[in-house]
Amino acid sequence: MRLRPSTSHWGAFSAGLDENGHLQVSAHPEDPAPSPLLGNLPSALTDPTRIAAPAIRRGWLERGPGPDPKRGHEDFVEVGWDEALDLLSAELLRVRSEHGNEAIYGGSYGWASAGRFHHAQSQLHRFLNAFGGFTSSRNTYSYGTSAVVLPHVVGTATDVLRNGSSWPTIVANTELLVAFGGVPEKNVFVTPGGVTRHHTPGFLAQLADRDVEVALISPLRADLPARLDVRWYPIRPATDTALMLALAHTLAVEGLHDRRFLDRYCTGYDEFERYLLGLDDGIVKDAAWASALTDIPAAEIVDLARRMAARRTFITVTWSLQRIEHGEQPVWAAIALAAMLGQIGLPGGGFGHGYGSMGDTGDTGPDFRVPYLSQGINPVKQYIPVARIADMLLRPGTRYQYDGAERTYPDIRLVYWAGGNPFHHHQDLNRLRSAFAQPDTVVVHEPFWTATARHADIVLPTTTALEREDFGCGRRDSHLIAMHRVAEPRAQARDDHTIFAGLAARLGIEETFTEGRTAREWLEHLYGSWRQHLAGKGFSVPSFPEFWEMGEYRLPNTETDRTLWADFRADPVAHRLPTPSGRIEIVSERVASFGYDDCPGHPAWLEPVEWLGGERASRFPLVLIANQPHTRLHGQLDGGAVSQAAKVAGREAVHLHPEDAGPRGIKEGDVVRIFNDRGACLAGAVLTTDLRPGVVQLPTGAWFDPAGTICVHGNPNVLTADLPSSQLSQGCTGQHVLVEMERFAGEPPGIVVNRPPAISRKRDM
Ligand SMILES: Nc1nc2c(c(=O)[nH]1)N[C@H]1C(S)=C(S)[C@@H](COP(=O)(O)OP(=O)(O)OC[C@H]3O[C@@H](n4cnc5c(=O)[nH]c(N)nc54)[C@H](O)[C@@H]3O)O[C@H]1N2
Ligand SMILES: Nc1nc2c(c(=O)[nH]1)N[C@H]1C(S)=C(S)[C@@H](COP(=O)(O)OP(=O)(O)OC[C@H]3O[C@@H](n4cnc5c(=O)[nH]c(N)nc54)[C@H](O)[C@@H]3O)O[C@H]1N2
Ligand SMILES: [Mo]
Repeated sequence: MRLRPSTSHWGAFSAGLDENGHLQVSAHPEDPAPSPLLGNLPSALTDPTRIAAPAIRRGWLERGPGPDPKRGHEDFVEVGWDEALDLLSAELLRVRSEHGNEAIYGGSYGWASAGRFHHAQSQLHRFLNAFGGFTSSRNTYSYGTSAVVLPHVVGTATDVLRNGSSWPTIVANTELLVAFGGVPEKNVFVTPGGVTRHHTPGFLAQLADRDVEVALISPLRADLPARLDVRWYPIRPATDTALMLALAHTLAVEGLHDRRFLDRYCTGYDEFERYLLGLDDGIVKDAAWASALTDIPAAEIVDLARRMAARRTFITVTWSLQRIEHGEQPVWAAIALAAMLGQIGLPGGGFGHGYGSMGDTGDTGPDFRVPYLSQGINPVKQYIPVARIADMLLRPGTRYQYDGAERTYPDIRLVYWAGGNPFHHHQDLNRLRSAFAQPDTVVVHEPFWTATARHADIVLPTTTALEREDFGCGRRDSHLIAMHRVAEPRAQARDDHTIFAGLAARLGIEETFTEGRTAREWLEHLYGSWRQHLAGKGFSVPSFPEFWEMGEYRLPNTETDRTLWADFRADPVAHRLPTPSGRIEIVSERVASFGYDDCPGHPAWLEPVEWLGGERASRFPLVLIANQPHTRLHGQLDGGAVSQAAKVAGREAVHLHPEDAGPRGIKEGDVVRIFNDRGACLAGAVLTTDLRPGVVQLPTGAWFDPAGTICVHGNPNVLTADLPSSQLSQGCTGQHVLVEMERFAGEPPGIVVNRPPAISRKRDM
């Protein structure tokens, strides 16, 4: 058996087919901590849900394009590639001539796979740009709220994410790590584009060796490894801002704040202090106040504030904290708190965002831009904040606010998705189903019959990364990996690139799209220009044939201890921040000028709807945390061995506290029904005392398997609210939702999403 090199968002590996045709996978030999998710790969080629041939929804084929509530409820008809591409190119031309390019939504959010040439979204955007453009999307489901608020406070999200203390610096210097959301080890195996050497698990182990004090602030103990001796503050979800304000209040009233730092590097501290002291609203944000909200004893809050002031303290906030209503506030409040401690720019001090959210945060690997495919220029200027997809489809022409501007939703007639799964990532999936009934046509490229593919009109089967040639490399990755073809394409699957080239030929834009190159020639071309670029910087990089033969290229090290924050600390005038004042804006005049009641001009405690203190909690008394799964990446390879092994009674496992299970008569292993007024899902119960009572945890990613308004498989997004974080950022708020839960009596309905939908092989019209 010959093992060939490849990589994935969760790690580099080599793979080959054994004599029985089974895929064998072996982690990269230099990976100190290979991801358990590699175990999902072996069944990827032959999973029963692989899409075999182009398929068209029967109603669309018979009645033509148009809004249709039957989308997602009808069978499919397999057609040949030529017929599928002819129909699709004609429909693209119709939509363009009748409604203009703006009527095509090509935002197509999603992670696709690791290879950088066959990156599905880049291919789609390049194709649609050649066709005259499309309505696009801004920001992410990952940190869409931070991406909008951070430029007002400190600079771009990229500045913040790439410039915190590195893990080695933290391990060497930090005395107290205050981790809001913890540093969940399950998440750090993942970096978009690939990762060859997983360093963060090793750094987490070093925290223990070096006796760094760790404060874990999270409803879940699992957010830091069990082997770490942490002080666990099992906070009530969505109340971190209150805790941060009380910590800040303690610093202020005890004179533990760094006045010199605040004066020299920040704006607005005095106004913020008035707010902490309650001088205008009459509410003193002290530890007693926060204790009632957070359920952390006041004495512990005061004690933590004093310890933070007395030690080199690093405050981290996971991205999950901003994936809720008013998600701006905990991020902004953490920065204000770190500014009061005055340690921003000192090694191992200050704040960070996304440590434990992504593998590259805090990593010190090489910092290179890897080869990528140019997407061209989009002549259409219309876009939406990415999480407003359902609003846009349901309410064309409606005005909304975004980052200080009024915008209008376009009227979308054609939705085109390649490399993402909105029926995984979006909230309130029953609402999304109504939204997907609105356009004339929905097109999806997918290797698998995901729920999104099942809600399309034209479904085009694509290869997986294992069935084509590419190269992959994540941010801070140590290697560029040659991704060799390990197996022939499944059934009739084609590469996204080949599909778009076929459409481009029909639309007269082939030359613009392909520039006359085959896929292999593109790889050589992109690699070649990248190699030249590096040569200009004095690096000697092997030729393409050498790289391909070796299977990888170890990138030169660019490690440096200089960060934007250290420079800023050294000279805040020469290294002014890209904010209006050039300083850290504890108060932002600009945000204040927008006049948003859901995002005022400084960090503030604002009550969300989906939390245990509100009115809704009397009907739905449990808060469900829908975090990232430890058994897969999002919904990818849910049929894989690692993902399947963790299912309970064939469904996604929901973790709950015995104190919540007992009164509901729920026992370990029971099928439970989790519900609220938006929908319901079934899941398998797992009892644990490692989360706070009143909190249940059901990760994202079980493939949506609807029977009416209930998902029989355990997808939490049937329950979550399609509510924006605020008018400022319009970010997604999928992390928390209020629910009730009961034991499911009787025989639970079977899972059907693990088989293809109904497909007719012949056209019998
Ligand atoms: N409730 C709740 N919801 C959430 C979150 C949460 O915390 N709570 N988290 C959010 C976050 S942070 C994110 S990033 C999103 C993730 O949401 P997505 O990125 O949409 O999820 P994936 O499952 O990674 O979807 C990628 C899809 O691309 C397909 N694919 C892989 N390779 C190829 C290819 O070469 N070509 C094509 N055409 N397709 C390919 C895969 O089969 C898969 O179906 O989910 C968000 N949703
Ligand atoms: N294995 C795996 N790793 C992944 C992914 C995956 O799908 N699988 N997805 C990747 C992607 S796209 C992204 S964007 C990142 C996401 O990174 P994050 O958004 O940081 O990850 P989550 O796991 O959703 O949340 C982290 C933890 O925050 C805690 N938390 C939730 N609510 C609260 C709260 O109100 N207060 C406090 N203090 N803590 C809270 C939860 O206990 C949760 O485990 O992960 C990446 N890593
Ligand atoms: Mo994400």
